Amino acid sequence: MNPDDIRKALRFYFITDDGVHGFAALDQVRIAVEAGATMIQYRNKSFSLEKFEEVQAIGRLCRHKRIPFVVNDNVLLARAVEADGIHVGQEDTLPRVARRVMGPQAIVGVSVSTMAELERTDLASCDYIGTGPTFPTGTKLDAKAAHGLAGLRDIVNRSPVPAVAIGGIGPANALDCFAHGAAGVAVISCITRATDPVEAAAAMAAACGVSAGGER
Ligand code: TZP
Ligand code: MG
Repeated sequence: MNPDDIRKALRFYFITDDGVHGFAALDQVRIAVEAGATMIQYRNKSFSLEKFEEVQAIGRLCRHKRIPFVVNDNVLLARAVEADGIHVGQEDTLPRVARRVMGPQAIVGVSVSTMAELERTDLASCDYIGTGPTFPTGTKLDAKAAHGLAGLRDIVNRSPVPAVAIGGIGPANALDCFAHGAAGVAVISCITRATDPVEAAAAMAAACGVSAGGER
């Protein structure tokens, strides 16, 4: 995907939460997309094939809304549901391998927490990096220490590809992330664990300057 389109897509990036009992990923995505989310990632650390149809349905919804849809970690699942791309971590499939399996047009994203990781990552195979945690997060238990807004800026400045900030982000601090160079913000719990997820998603969309009809 070309860098301008990627930057736009990263603006309000919603990632599904596999840890909220009774709140299905498809329902989470419906809420995010209705509010104006610009990209969706399916992330499920305990994925099993009984979820396959749900992932397909998320893919269909995103296609209908013309929003890029990527799958976390699982390249074969991404291919099977014909997702637009894949997001890999430092310990997952190598970006080069992900690129080869997904194809030249696919979106390949990689997580980068530190400058050392940035330096050893094959960024030529990637369209974007997800960098964080920007702020402390309770959602990813094995996350590295938060690098803060200064750390975000350092990584953005050194990255040849656009960066989406992640970790502890919500409507109140999204603007700070943009001001420190992030092309977008990736969020989970500020929507999925809000008392009112619909209201929270709308607040995120407003903070990101997007609406359900696209950018304002
Ligand atoms: N990677 C770094 S922090 C994080 C991931 C997947 C979790 C972000 O979740 P939240 O709830 O938006 O802090
Ligand atoms: Mg991973």
